[in-house]
Amino acid sequence: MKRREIYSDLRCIPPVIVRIDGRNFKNALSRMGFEKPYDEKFTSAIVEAIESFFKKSGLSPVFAYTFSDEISFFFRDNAFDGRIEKIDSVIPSYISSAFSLELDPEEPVSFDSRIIPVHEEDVREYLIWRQDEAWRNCINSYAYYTLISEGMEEHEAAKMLKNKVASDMHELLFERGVNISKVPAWQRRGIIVMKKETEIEGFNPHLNVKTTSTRSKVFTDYEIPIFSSGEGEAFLEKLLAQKADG
Ligand SMILES: Nc1nc2c(ncn2[C@@H]2O[C@H](COP(=O)(O)OP(=O)(O)OP(=O)(O)O)[C@@H](O)[C@H]2O)c(=O)[nH]1
Ligand SMILES: [Mg+2]
Repeated sequence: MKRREIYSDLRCIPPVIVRIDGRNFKNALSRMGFEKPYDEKFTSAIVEAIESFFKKSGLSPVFAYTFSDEISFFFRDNAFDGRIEKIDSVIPSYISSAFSLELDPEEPVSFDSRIIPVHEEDVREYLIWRQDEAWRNCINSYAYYTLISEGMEEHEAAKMLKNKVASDMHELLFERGVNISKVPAWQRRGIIVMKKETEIEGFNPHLNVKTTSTRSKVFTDYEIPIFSSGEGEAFLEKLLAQKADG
C-alpha cells in the first residue's frame, strides 16, 4: 500500500511563500457575528494564531503578512525537507486550531494552502501584489457595507459597485462621511508579524560584570508602510535582513 502514497515525494525548494486563506469565511464570520467590514476581535485572533505559530510550531518563517482572511508566510529554510503534503497540511491546520482555540472552539474553521516558490528578489513584488489586494479589498468592502447600512439590497450594492474604479469608490464613501484614507493602517495595508532580535541587559554575579545577550521576540506591526513606496522599500530591506531563527 505504501507505494500508493504517490504524492508523498513531491517537494519544493526554498525559499517559498506559503499562503493560506480562510475557507468560506464570508459565511463563517457572519455566523459568528463579526462586525463588517472589519472586526478587531477577528483580526486579533488571526494575529494571535500567527504569533503562536512563530513561538510554538517549531517552524521558522522569516515573517508573515496578513490581511482579511489570508496569511502569507515566507520561509528560507527547508521546512519538512520541502515536502509539499506536509507543508500544505501542517501549516493551515496549526493556524485553524490556534484560531479556533482563541475564538470559539464551537466553530471549527479551515484554511486552504498553497506554496509559491520564489527567489529572494521576488518577495517585494509578491508583497506589493498582496498589499494592492488588501487596499482593493478595503475600499470595496467599506463601499459595499456603507451602501448596505443605508438600506440597499446586497445585489443592488454589488451592481452599483461593479466596474467602479478606486477613485469612484473613494468619492462615493467621502460623500457618505467615510474618509477611507483615515481608516486604521492595518485595514488599508495589512499587518506584518516577525521575529525581532532584542538585546537583554543582565548581570553575572559570579564574575561581577554586566552582560548582554540577544533574544528574539515575536513582534506584530500594525502600522506598516506602503511596500511600493521608498519607505516601504527600506522597511522590506530591514525585514528581509532578519535571520529566520534566533
Ligand atoms: N465580518 C467580517 N468579515 C471579514 C473580515 N475580514 C474578512 N472577512 C470576510 O472574509 C472574506 C474573505 O474573502 P474570500 O477569501 O474571497 O472569501 P471566502 O468566503 O473566505 O471564500 P473562499 O476563500 O473562496 O473559501 C471576505 O469576503 C469577508 O467577507 C472581518 O473583519 N469581518
Ligand atoms: Mg477565504
